[in-house]
Amino acid sequence: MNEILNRSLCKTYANFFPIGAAVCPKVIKSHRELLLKHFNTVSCENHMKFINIHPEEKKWDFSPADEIVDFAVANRMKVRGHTLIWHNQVPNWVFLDNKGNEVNRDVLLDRMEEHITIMMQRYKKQVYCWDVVNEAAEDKGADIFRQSKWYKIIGPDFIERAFEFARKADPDAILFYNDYNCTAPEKSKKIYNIAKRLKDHGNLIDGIGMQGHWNIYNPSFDRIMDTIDLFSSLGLKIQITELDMSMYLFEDATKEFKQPTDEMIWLQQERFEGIFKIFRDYRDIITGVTFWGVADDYTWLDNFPVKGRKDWPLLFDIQHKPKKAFASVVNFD
Ligand code: HXH
Repeated sequence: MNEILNRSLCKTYANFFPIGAAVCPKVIKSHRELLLKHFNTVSCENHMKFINIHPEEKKWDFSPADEIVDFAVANRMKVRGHTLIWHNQVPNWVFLDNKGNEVNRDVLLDRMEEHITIMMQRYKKQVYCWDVVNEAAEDKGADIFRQSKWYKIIGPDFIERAFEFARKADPDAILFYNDYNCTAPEKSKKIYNIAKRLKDHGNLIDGIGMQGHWNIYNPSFDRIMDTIDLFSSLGLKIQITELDMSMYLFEDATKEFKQPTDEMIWLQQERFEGIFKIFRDYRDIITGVTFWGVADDYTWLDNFPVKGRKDWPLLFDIQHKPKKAFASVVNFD
């Protein structure tokens, strides 16, 4: 057992796909040892998002993202770019003129192009793939598209335009559409259609990012496999871009647990074991698996969907020790 717990996650998976973690400048210091031992790719959890890196029209704040990219390069890790065009964490100025009125389609397209081009050209040598558009599909009902500012001002072709700008800015970058709840049947069809359009119109997309914000109860292994089958039928690669395994059902707002129960720990181990078996089986299609965090002491799920509630969704515990789930992920033949 000790030998198993001493293994390196990314070395164990070297013949399958890179293993990543979302980080911020603080985490590359506080979790340095785990990052160097177990991960060979990183994403910026927040610091490449529009609101942080481009908070005002003529103001860019590259330094936190640069710090992460420099860390990755110094340690021979890959970098995933997250994310260029998203409805969330985007500053208001993007959609407003200097009188405070909403801009028109042409102005917004110019701003989109400028943002994508500057980002991708700056990190051309270091960032090998990008989440060009994040979360554009509507969750509920028949509408395909989320009613975002991008959608309302530019129209449904905003996704295509974003991918065109991205292709032009860095023809070598691998371009992803990224979304959550991908395994919900109604939503998977919408995402399929969005990706199919991009594929059919000039081969603008290379892959689909399935975020993988899952929990110890769902989605089922079958739904995960069906979704990978559906997306890959377009000839696209798949990455699991934001994996974590919450101890709570999404609807469950309980705050009663100060630590995970034995049953939670057991279910989490079983689920991690099962999904990594699937990922290995799909090694020809899956080109990366990234966790949305490193260890249970720091996770966005401590504040989502319930603010201030502890969660334990990762493979390393709050003391940075490998959990039972870690053993079942690295121990296979
Ligand atoms: C991801 N969104 C983002 O891609 C990532 O950048 C961020 O750091 C964390 C998670 C997941 C997400 C999607 C929708 C959402 C919340 C999180 O909003 C909901 C609100 C109510 C109900 C369901 C989703």
